[in-house]
Amino acid sequence: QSTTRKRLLEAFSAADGEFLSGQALAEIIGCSRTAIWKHIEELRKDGFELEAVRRKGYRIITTPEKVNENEIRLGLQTKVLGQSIHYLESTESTQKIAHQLAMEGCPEGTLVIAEEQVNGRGRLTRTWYSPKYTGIWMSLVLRPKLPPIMAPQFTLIAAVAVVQAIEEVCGLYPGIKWPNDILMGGRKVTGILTELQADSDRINAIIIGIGINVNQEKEDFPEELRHIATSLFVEKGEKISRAGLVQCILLKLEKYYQIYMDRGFAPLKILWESYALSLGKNIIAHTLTGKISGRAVGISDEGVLKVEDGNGQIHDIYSADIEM
Ligand code: BT5
Repeated sequence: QSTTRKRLLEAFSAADGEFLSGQALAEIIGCSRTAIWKHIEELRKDGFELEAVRRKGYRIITTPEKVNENEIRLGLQTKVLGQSIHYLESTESTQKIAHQLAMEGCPEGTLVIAEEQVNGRGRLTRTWYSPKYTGIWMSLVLRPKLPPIMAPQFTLIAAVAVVQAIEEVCGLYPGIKWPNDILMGGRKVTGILTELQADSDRINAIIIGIGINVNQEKEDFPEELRHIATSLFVEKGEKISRAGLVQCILLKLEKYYQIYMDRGFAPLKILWESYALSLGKNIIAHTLTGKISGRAVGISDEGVLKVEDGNGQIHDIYSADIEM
């Protein structure tokens, strides 16, 4: 955060809800009125609600809701997930922090959450756009006693938990595109990134990264994402409490994680399929080694996508980008 912005916020906070003129602000902070105006616009983008009245100036009406430890802890009903919270105003990537904590032996359920990521990551070498205060950018550390081959199932379990939480908190009904996208109206509202720390036969930690576009407006997305991304606010037309949604996701995920450890993937597979968008459809799977076209016929008990090509041959897809 720039020092001008910090001083601007300090000035507003000292004014305690009273108006401050652009001129007064410029003098307090020692910059031009144009600079003040630019910073006010930036604050608006970040979720501050500011009132501007002619001849009086500006005042802050509401500050953005934070996703700090207090906000998430208050009302959190889980036993394990989110019992340890690492909150950051800004970070490179919550995945990176969670990996470090996991290496250092942090407890299962540790949550890393940030207001902003400046180097958010997608799969492979892709980036994840994570602007300040408007989304949920979080990573969870789980330590299931399982072989590494089971790890991809956690992406699917997390997707089910997120879809159900969005239904419950927002009254919206998204679908899942295998393996890691949650879509609304064909646009991506959530991406999931599951990473692993493991020996050849044993998982030490699974890091589940979840990125959800929550309160962004349509114009907030950069040009290249405008046609492929959406936010819960855009779909619902109402701002949504990020902390409330995080709490609901943690609760659902804890429940499904327990079911999975007790009874295996079968019960979750049924749930996952009920939200799946691509099953039964003709798709093209772009894998690292080439592309396979055919009909998505289902997922296996391991979470592998089954695609039937024109010759009736079934292909197992372990990881790919799906074109529908
Ligand atoms: C994903 O990758 O969808 C996984 C995204 C995981 C993000 C979370 S946020 C918390 C944690 N910390 C991190 O650093 N990451 C995780 P993939 O399927 O590879 O999709 C990436 C592609 O989605 C990009 O190449 C863009 O086309 C698009 N994209 C980027 N940012 C987006 C956004 N905010 N909303 C929708 N689409 C986006």
